[in-house]
Amino acid sequence: MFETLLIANRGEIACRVAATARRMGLRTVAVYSDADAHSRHVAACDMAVHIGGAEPRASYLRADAIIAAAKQTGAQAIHPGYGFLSENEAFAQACADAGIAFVGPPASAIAAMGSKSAAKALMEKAGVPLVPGYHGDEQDPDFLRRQADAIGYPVLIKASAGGGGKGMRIVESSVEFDAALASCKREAASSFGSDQVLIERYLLKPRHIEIQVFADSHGNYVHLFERDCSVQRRHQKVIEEAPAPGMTEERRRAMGEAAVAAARAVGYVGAGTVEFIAEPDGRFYFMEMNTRLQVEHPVTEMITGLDLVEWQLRVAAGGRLPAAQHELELSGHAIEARIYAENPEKGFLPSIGTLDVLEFPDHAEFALADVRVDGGVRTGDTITPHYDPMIAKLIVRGGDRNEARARMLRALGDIRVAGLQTNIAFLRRLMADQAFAAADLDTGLIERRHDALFPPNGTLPDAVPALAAAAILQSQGYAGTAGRRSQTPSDPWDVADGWRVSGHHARIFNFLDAEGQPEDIELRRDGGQWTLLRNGESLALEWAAEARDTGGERLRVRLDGRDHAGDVLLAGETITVYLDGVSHILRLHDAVAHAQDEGGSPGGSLTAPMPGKIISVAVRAGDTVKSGDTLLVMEAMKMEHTIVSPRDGVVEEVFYQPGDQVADGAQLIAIAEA
Ligand code: MV4
Repeated sequence: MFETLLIANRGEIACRVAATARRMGLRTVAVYSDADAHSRHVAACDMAVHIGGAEPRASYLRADAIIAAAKQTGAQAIHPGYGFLSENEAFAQACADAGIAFVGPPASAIAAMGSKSAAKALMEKAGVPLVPGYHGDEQDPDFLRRQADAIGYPVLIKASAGGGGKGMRIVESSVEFDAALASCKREAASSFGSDQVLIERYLLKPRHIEIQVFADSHGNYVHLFERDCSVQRRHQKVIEEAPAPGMTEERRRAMGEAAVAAARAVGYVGAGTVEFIAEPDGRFYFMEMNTRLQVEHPVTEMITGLDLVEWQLRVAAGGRLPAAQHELELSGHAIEARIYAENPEKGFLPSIGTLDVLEFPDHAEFALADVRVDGGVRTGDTITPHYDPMIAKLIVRGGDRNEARARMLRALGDIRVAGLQTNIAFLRRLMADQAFAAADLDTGLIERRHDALFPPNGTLPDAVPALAAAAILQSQGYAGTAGRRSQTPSDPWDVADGWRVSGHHARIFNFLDAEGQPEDIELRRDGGQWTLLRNGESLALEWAAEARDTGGERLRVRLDGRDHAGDVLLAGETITVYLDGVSHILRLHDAVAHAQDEGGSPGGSLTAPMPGKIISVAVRAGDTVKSGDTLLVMEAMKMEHTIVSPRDGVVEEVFYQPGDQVADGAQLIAIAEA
């Protein structure tokens, strides 16, 4: 076995690999970019080497710098993780040439699976089933149309060099074929540098089922059963599970044998995944092979009890596979959910910024347990636009699918995140969705179930603003239960502080919800009794609080005789309320900067409308500006946004420079009234 392993990656997968390497007694070397000097994966390793700038091209994609780091630290092996250089044939070869073990397949196997049409030709020879179609070199349009006519419509035209859904065209009939072909070829040429296409019968309601395979350098091959990754949105996996619901033993054996045949055909070594597309009746066809460890590998670990990274390291060190096919067993059911810093209601726009709070419930990290978390960030870390905005993976297992689903639903509800938007509420709706619960899975599930998964913004339950207001008052020393006096020596409600409104002690809270809609409530106290007024209704309110070790309050409120329990985190003007497994973000309106409003506040500030990058700044401190003048341009969601002055004034301060990343709501510029 190696003594020292370099991990050529970051985040969750780097931490995952480090956990196993440490358990096996290996020394670990992290590499890191400018953005990652203080990140968790660096702390998780014994040594760390800085390899360049925050942009992947300047660091994690630099084969030369990574190989130099391995030589400098005496590492005998490099684990590439996933993404970055993991499926880069030249990098695998460069490692081999430098006498360093690449923890992955030989460069030749990466190359063989790189071209979709060449891979399909190889698979056909190896007897692996393919979708009926044409994947040869003849590209004459009339010839291809006759192929499509013979296959039968609808057909799919795919770019041979493509992948991930780009460069695909569905064609419904022969008359549409020529135009679709021309358009697909144009896109393929500009996206992939080759306009070669293949034609396939278009499958309706397909499922994505993949087989985990493993091979050693002694010619042994096994499969570790299947994963169902059908729940995707725009070719991004959202939920993965193992085993695949409805899989029979015979079909599992047939798919496993086909996957092993695929691996054999390219002389595979190490961990790989053979992706199939399956029809509702169970017929399956080879799609592609991923020549790396995959994000969703933990569900396979959970049902087999094996550590796939340990297997990878043993195989890369020249060892034999730790088990033969007949020794492998599957038990229980595992589900993985990818937790992202993103906003599902805004088209899954990444949410960039600082994780003010990140807490998981009772869980094990990178280990077999009923609730497992594989994460790469901690409280206080930032999610930057340079890298994937995944916060963590939550993996659960149960005796069966329903037990796993219930455990996932509960574990998702226990997560505490503040500072960023996440997809957690969306994942909970998905877990509870009737089609998902019934395992009616296909790649169109999220679109098909859109209305259930994206419910219109209903009115907030009364308990949410009640919890928010109660937490604020609690933090200011007010007691929430009638008859009890607060700890403060004089009851603040007895002080003449301007809270007396029309004869009552009253306080108005102007909250804004996540959409910026006003959510106004009033709290009154009369004779030791609290009352909440909302939308013309008045409800009796009591609360009791207990402090949480990590800050914030766990509050119990009784509203109109009904009990609710929730956590409330106060961070500046942002209030995060967790109630019944759902988090709600409220902002205190009177503390929000209103510079973009007509007339604005007299001090004046301008805030970023969404996370992004500053492209250019048109003004300097001291400049006089007129209403409507361009102040700066920022880029967000791949579009440019011009920030203009809301009024006449003088620039007091510019807080960012071109190239800077800004968080949602960050103050960009301060403008004083002229
Ligand atoms: C297909 C298909 C239906 N019929 N091929 C999408 C990504 C690329 N790797 C292959 N893809 C598909 N190929 C035929 N003949 C439907 C898809 C597809 C899909 C496949 C797997 C997982 C998610 C998907 C989402 C949409 C479409």
